[in-house]
Amino acid sequence: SIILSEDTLLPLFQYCFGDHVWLESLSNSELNVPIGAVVKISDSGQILVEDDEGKEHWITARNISAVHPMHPTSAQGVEDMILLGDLNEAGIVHNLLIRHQEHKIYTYTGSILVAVNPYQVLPLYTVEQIQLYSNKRIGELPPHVFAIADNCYFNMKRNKRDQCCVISGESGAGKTESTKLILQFLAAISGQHSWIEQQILEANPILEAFGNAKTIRNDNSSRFGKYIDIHFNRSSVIEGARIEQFLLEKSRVCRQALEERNYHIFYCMLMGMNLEQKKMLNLGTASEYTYLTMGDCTSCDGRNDAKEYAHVRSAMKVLMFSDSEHWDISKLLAAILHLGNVEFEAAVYDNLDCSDVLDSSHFSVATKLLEVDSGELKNSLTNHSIIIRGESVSMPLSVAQAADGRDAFVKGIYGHLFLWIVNKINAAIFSPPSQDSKSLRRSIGLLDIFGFENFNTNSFEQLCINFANEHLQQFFVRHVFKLEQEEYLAEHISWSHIDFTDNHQALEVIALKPMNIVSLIDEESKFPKGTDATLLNKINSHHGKSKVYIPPRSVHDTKFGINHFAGIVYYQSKGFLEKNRDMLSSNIMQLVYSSKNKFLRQIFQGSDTTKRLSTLGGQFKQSLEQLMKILGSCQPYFIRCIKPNDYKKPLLFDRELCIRQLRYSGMMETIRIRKAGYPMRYSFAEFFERYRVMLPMSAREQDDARRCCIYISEVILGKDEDWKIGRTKIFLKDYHDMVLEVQRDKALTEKAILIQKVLRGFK
Ligand code: AD9
Ligand code: MG
Repeated sequence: SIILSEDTLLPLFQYCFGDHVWLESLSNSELNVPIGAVVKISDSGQILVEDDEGKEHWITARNISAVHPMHPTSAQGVEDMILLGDLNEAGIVHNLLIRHQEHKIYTYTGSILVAVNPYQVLPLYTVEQIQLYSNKRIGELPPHVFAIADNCYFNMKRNKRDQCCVISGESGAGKTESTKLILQFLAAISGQHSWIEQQILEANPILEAFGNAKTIRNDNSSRFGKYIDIHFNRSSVIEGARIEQFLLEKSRVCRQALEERNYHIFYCMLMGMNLEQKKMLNLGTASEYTYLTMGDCTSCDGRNDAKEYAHVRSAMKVLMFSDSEHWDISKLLAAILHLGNVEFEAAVYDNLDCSDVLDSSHFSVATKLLEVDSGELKNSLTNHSIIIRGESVSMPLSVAQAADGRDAFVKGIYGHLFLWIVNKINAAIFSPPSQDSKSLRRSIGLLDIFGFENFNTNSFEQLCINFANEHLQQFFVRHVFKLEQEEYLAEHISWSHIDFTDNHQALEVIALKPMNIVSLIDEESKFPKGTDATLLNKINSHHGKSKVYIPPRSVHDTKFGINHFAGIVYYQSKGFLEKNRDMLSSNIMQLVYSSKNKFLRQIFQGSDTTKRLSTLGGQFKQSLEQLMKILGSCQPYFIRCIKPNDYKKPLLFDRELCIRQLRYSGMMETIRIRKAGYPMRYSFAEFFERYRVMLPMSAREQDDARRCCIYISEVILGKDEDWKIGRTKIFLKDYHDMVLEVQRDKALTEKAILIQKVLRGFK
């Protein structure tokens, strides 16, 4: 090898001060994605570059080969990543990084929006911004979540089709905030500032109070999934909405990890309720309750629980919760807190490990609030009854079992309460379409579902959550890659296939194939002798050979792995069956039915878990499949939220973290296909109908729609532009759509002026 001295190095170095370059990874990071850098030449004649993260590197003879030129598009940054010259991971992440530093948090990939969480309030969402973005085509203004919302609305009207926005990303990436912004935009532009819009907007604070909590990843983490379907009447004015919820994390009511909290509502209630009411419920401060202190954290920086409580109270009024319903809810929340402080002591009767309830004010208050007989409450907490040969036999519970049973009861109460609240909200905002307006009603659906999860210990809940994410990823893959390429083939558009990572196999193993994991869990849950161990054996024997499945390491290991699209996750199989069965003991159910608290009985109504056929997993699978069907019938939009760092900090962009998210969401392949493909397409008739106004008068009544389409495209878009004529449809780039719409608006305006002139002439 040639050894270069510093004197000979400089002439070899072809870059000047201020040039942008790529620097191949100099450290041994596993990611190995080149980083952007700017050349600085120091006084002594040595070369220094500063990389995107602010680190300086000396360029020497040894590492000069690690420096490569950067395409000007990457150096400046682009609003739409399909325009990037460096169409690779380095280019994408660099583009997001330099935009993020300038508070440009939104970037397109064709019509897909990438949103990087700014972790600070930006002046992007004002009334002026809403007005600015309303009725504009994508690409006319800088990328924005409002532009996506506006496009949804516009396409709903233009194509007379239902639309949906699938918002994805990991915990804390900004899904819920994006959802709220879209909702706010739609309410502002399509509405008449009416009561119904206010109701739809005010549903959020209630849902968040009961379904969101502080976690280590997000101070306002949604612990349930939701799909909000907004309904529009024939004049495209909001006339109602419906909220579908998925799988609330019930375990949080009883247990929280370190530095995490229980659901916001508990802390809000304790901070915000007036003294008189608190006295009636015997409530103190958060630190007094076991259920609120497991995470050793009762307050949350940046949240004002008292103020939130007032907000929830007023939102409940807007959504027609009566004062007595609010009081009923408060009583149950208080009962939960008191139950959590009930303690048990060990006892031995007939050589059996038994337990007794320790008498305390908490126990008697809980009894009072639940309006049950205290003897019966004691009995159902410390005994378990099973039916043997048609007769109920009572078995005593140990201290630990009694505590578990109490927690199960509490989770049952909270879970049912949450469902009741969602139903109550829907009763206020949902109006079924009348028979004759049914076909004229259109909707825009917003999906804000829990992101992919991979913790140190993952259980049944994580399996369900990751299963949902596999479904969504498959929906994305199908829409962006599969259907797209199939259509090019069918339409005889010349096309070279683009490879993509298909997660279909993972989805098959989890939920589609016969004997899939979810159905095995279900089957084993219904089988009286089934245990977590027998379940694991069955999963092993059916999927042991699958590439997607990773069997336990030994016979003693109870963890199995699944190779998800977003990475391998190991699941602890212990507790799977019980979580899936999701049943309360029959004594507890008896207790509920015997309660004088009408509200308690009401929320449990129709959910006799002992008679219920479906398990938690089964129900979840069913509701997901239904959701996928709905999404499949809509024109979809995708918003990919990116979390730039793990510290909730503004202006901090952790490249590795972002690269990982971009990788597993399939952004790379998406950009390639969007660049090569034609995302906009119309049948000849549709196209002709919409754009014929741009034809000269004589050509407007032509009956050959295909020829007219070609004519319009040649004139408006240009002959050499990259649009394609298929067998039945015309295929366009995203930006062609904008050009056409702008020209159409112009033509319509000209026509209107002309008509006015003519009319004036007549006068
Ligand atoms: V989770 O899966 O529910 O745990 P999300 O929903 O993806 O998660 P969320 O929308 O709650 O995350 O955003 C987390 C926090 O980031 C918010 O509470 C805000 O503090 C912050 N955030 C997100 N988006 C924006 C934004 N557009 N502007 C300002 C934002 N702050
Ligand atoms: Mg959320």
